[in-house]
Amino acid sequence: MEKIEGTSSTENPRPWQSYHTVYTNAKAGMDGVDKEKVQRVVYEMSKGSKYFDNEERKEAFIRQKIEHMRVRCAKLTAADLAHYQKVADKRVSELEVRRDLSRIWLHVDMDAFYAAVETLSDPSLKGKPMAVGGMSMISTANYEARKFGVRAAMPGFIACKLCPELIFVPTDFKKYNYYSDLTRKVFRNYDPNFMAASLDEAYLDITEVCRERGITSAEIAEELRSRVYEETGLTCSAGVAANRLLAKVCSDVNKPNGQFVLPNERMAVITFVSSLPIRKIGGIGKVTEHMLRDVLGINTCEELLQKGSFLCALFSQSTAEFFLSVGLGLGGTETPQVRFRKSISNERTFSATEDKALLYQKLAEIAEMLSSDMHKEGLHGRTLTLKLKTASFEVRTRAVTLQKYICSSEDILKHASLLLEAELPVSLRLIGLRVSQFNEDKVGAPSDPRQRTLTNFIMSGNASRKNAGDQSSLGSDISDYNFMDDQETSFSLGIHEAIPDEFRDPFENNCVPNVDDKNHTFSDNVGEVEKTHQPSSSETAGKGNKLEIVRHTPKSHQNEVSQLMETDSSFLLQHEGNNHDRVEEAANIPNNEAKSSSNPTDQFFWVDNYKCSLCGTELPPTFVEERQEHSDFHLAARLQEEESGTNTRFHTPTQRPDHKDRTASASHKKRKKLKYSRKEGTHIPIDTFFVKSNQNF
Ligand code: TTP
Ligand code: MG
Repeated sequence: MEKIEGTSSTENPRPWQSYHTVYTNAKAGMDGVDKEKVQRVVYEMSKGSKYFDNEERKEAFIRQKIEHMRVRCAKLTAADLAHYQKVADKRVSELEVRRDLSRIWLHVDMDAFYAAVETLSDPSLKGKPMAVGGMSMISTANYEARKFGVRAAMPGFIACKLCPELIFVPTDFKKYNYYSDLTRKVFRNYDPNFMAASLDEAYLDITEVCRERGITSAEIAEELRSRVYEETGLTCSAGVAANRLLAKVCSDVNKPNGQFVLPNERMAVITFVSSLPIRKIGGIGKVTEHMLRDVLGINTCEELLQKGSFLCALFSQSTAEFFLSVGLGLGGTETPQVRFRKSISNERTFSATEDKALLYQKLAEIAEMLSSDMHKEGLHGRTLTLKLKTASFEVRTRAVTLQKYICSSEDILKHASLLLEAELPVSLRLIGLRVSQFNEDKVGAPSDPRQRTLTNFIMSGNASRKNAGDQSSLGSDISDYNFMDDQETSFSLGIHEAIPDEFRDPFENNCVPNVDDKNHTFSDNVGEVEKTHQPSSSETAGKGNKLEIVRHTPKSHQNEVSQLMETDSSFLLQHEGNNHDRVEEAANIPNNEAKSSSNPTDQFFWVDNYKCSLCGTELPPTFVEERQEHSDFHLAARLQEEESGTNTRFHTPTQRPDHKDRTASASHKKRKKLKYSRKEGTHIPIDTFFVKSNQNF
């Protein structure tokens, strides 16, 4: 949110005009939207709520940063600037030398993916405004709904207000996975090493296929898109450019069902980026955008080059270098090296239960999924680890190493059941299974982590894409995901590997600052090749289990990041603690050892850097702003809770919008019901956080 300088909502008769949240950010298909109307609705529906208060705190923080930067800027003398101009010129020449125009990258992104899949299953939805998700959160909206300003990550009740005819369809992650697999089969024909960035998008190096077949990149893009359509009945859009950063921007140019090719020529690239708004670049979020715009008047990529001296004067070398490279239209061109996985796992979160039959049923489902994943990769392993999280959030792991290598669901279930049996009776909220110690001989094609799971994506370093990925927030069971330490995979998609964390938006990625944690880093941003060994409580207990967390934060930036975070104590949660520890806990599965979380209220982090530990919403790190909004919801809930004395925490998202949600008239009733529901197993409806301060519930 930003406000017009010097005005307040009481002085300003249209305060929503300066109210910008992720919901008012345009996605593809929203060009003709009445932005002011959207702003007004969002403003009116959130004003007076804890959410709104928090937005104001965030705004205050941004303003403080901007002010600080302005002061530093004003102190720069002409001599300083002359010096920094030389520095900038040198950097630009060095970067220019590294420009690589030899590769052709194609970025493909499915159109309104979840919504399109749902429309395939139910053609009666065709042409009608619809959204996938529920009253709490929308995963995506079709292009008809976008005309009303309805978009991904928006609470459904706001969407209803914008578009009363909106039809809601619950998420069905299995379906999206199925269609995603079909698309990937097509991608493989053009680049066997393609890089899946999320369920609905991928990067393909089409240099070879263009050369071998003697056809243009535009022809390849056309052909690929029609083959995706033939295979799936779904449309997609493509962008072609000399590097991944540009290819991604290009795929949005003619969305939906279109493509855009940027020639591999320096002048074409320079011209293309010159007028490109900096916000179009993955990794430049709201805070960065405002900072650059309000302090230096930078709006376009070209202006990054023009203001190079200021950038070099005010920011660290790597940050300035990143900005300059964006100005030059540079991006990743190499295919990162692949390392092979060491384990494979699957786990599932659900409402706490001690019903034995139910627990065995969950176990059987997980065994089935795990076995199917293992079959796909031709994996056979002989160490089976059972991970449990009890109702009181104690994490236990039990492992067995077998004589023979297994991969069938029957074998997995048989041994897992024995492990589980030894723990009963127990009330559980999570069960996970992991198989490791693979039989190398039986590993068929080397498992390519680039194309496997969402975890691969999460670990792939493409952590700064603003609008990509997968989320399945509503469901009686939260969808499955892999333990974080599944693989030794670590590579970067090269889009943002250069983005310094110092300059990551401080509100991104659930990075709620903690003044108590002086060494806090963005541990959430996994993906850079750096690996750090974090001593865990289990290790200090002498068990020697090695935990490696792949982190994005380059060491050189950590102090700067800490500094940035420490300044923002205004909206921190006392209970937040250190993300490292929690990611570590989620990631680590020490063998034969129970590990407990000492404070059951201390649970807010992204499990596997992917799923909200509080409510189970799946939101990959690429959904930077959506994630920020999400953590804000929890913050607001906490504040609300503290004020009203209610307990909203730790409800898992089991609430699916039922059929009634399909009609706008029923939705209001439903909303009310959700708002006051506190029974275990009900997810926290996001509208709860929009409860006005003066309302008691
Ligand atoms: P996107 O590719 O960003 O969006 P989209 O495919 O729905 O629409 P388009 O590409 O045509 O603009 O995201 C892909 C899927 O990821 C989307 O269908 C649903 C999911 N998603 C979420 O779950 N939450 C989000 O906040 C966003 C942006 C997407
Ligand atoms: Mg898409």
